[in-house]
Amino acid sequence: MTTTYHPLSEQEAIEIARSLDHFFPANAKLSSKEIGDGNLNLVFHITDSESGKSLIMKQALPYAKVVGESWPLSLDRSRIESEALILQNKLAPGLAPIVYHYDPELALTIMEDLSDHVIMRKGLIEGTVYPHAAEHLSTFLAQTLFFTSDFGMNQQQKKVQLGKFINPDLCKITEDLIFDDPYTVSPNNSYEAAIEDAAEALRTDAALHLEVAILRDKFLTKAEALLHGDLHTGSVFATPESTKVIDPEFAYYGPMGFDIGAIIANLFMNYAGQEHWIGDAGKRAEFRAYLVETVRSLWTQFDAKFRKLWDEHNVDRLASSTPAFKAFYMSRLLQDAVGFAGCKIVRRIVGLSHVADIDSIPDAAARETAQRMALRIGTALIKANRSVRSIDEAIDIALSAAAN
Ligand code: SR1
Ligand code: MG
Repeated sequence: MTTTYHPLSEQEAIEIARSLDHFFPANAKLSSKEIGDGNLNLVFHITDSESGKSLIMKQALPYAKVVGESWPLSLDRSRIESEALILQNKLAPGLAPIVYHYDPELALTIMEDLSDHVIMRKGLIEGTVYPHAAEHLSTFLAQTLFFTSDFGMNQQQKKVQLGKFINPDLCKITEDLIFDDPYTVSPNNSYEAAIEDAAEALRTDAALHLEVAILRDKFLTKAEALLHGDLHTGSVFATPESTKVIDPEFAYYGPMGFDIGAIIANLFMNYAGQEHWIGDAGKRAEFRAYLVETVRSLWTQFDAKFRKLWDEHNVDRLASSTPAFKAFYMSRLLQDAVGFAGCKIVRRIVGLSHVADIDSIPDAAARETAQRMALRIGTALIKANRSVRSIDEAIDIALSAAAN
């Protein structure tokens, strides 16, 4: 079906689904529901009540849905997302949804329905433990980051690939919302009056600004690998057995630590959000211990897997024959991840887009405690990033900040 771009209705989504070769049987009884609850896109869930088969259609809108038409966004992000999904599924099989079809005209990606999974953020808020998440996410990170970098692929082809993932509009969202707005008075910012003093402190802390400027510079210039670009727990579909990374529309060539830091940040934000357990310190402590061990395990497993890929598949002769460079690289990568994790926490407390882990705490005092705790963790990680030597040290810094 070819047509000019326009936002689809639920009925049009059904017609497109019907036109897909052999996906649904001829007698399919299709229904369609727009279920997009994110900031940017339309998402249609198409189901056949006869066969039980289903799929997802994700259509980019030419503006940021969360703000409106005053914030235009390129539809090319839809191509970037579909190409990133296909590549990620090739490099980390089974850890990203399968793409069935991409329609460039409609900026529409048709993909595997994962509604037997739950968005990991929602699951964590409900207290679900994901025993395999660290294993799966560390594999996803190691495979996708290594094999799109100058260590894991032909270095001339990498430059060509980098050109296909130039993503200026989505990068600008990150550059503004994560690396600028929280540290100034911006109309994009949003936070509760109760934490005005903490927000003001972010705007006047010169030592913090230096670290954020260094991290921002890395985001702007360091084309290490093809990133997912927005790897928070809302971009992960999970069950206790299975993990799928979705929504790579922010994909671009950037610093590897940004993706690793994103997951760490969101685990620590859920940690702060455990303040919702008013009067049950035992439950709070138990889930927090699980979250901390997930952070530790994520980095430890990533580190081991990335080093193994370096040893066995490195295409860069000098890098592969210089063990001290591997040690230097991994140590700097941890530092970047720690710094980016801090930036990602801070923006979710005072910036445009928040997280339900903290915002959904009904008790105002508990919510404020969680917000302040998250800001302390975030700023401590940012300030320590260039001196951190191990994941244990980074965790100790986060936990000390949380407790103070
Ligand atoms: C205007 S988009 C706001 C945020 O939503 C996305 O998930 C990204 O995190 C972005 O920063
Ligand atoms: Mg998203």
